[in-house]
Amino acid sequence: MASAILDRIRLPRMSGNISETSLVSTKGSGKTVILDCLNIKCKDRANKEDSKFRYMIYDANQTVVSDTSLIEHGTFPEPTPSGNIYEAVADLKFYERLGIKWRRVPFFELPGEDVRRMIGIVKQAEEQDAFKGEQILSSDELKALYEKILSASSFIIPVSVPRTLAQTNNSIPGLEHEPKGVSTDPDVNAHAIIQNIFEFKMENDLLLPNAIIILLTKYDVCKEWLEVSRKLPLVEKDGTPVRKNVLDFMRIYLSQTNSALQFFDIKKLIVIPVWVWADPNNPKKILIDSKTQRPFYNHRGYDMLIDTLRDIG
Ligand SMILES: Nc1nc2c(ncn2[C@@H]2O[C@H](COP(=O)(O)OP(=O)(O)OP(=O)(O)O)[C@@H](O)[C@H]2O)c(=O)[nH]1
Ligand SMILES: [Mg+2]
Repeated sequence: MASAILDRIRLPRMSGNISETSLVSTKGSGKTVILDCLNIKCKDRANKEDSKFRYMIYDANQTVVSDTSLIEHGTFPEPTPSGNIYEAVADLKFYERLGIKWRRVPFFELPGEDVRRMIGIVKQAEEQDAFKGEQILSSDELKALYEKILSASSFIIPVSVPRTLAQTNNSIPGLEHEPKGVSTDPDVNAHAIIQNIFEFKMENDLLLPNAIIILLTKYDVCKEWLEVSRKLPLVEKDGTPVRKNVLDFMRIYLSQTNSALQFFDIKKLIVIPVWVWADPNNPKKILIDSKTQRPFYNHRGYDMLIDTLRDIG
């Protein structure tokens, strides 16, 4: 297992809080794309003339940096190989009237199959078989990782919108190949992750998380169906979440996760739909804006994510 970037790299001394945020979810939920889009948003925000924001990413294996470049050239990154952990530390500096807010956000991203082993919900025989022959983490390594990830003070949990809708709707175009069943049901998995987080905190007498950010990923795939057929738009034209509809979506389609989240008195519970536009003719490719040379993605959602990271520090 790659050693921790925090142990290996001497990071600049900072003033202010270090807030650790773990990005954790099961296979194919969109974690890697989120990290890359956040990287794009942060550097573009910092590069703006007269910007009051500064940004630096320390990337253990240059994976986030190189995957970001891949996305900017219109290709989705490869699945994170089992046994690998992506580690990066993002330093975000906000120049505000009352001084500088400096947030250091170590991100840990590990592939979905290892998360599933970690949260102990690999029950299906066929999934067990899928692990055969793969290089996976030993139980001790997994336990160490589990503790590190769950020790964070805040969590980003991506949940795929198409996979969520595919569990109950057979007629939505584009969802034909989404896996169905208990082991890949996002509601079951997100519920298990949340239960694990809170159990770990309580067992170890740790403070409960100060924020949980649910990112509803791949919204582009179901945007039209939700907005036109279902009359449940999750975002305004500019990408701002429609709060009431997002809450309805959670109550209807992620009902177990939602009720678990309501149970714990979380200081900040934020739900943001996010996406990059895949090419309708080739879902493995990303549509690029030729003027900016950036993918078409929802800027507003990522700005909100950055602002949330600033506010929870
Ligand atoms: N249309 C669309 N597809 C997406 C989006 N984000 C991710 N995808 C697709 O989903 C796949 C998986 O996304 P990743 O970000 O690699 O998912 P992950 O959670 O990192 O997956 P593992 O590393 O395998 O656990 C990508 O290869 C794309 O095909 C999105 O916003 N829109
Ligand atoms: Mg990944």
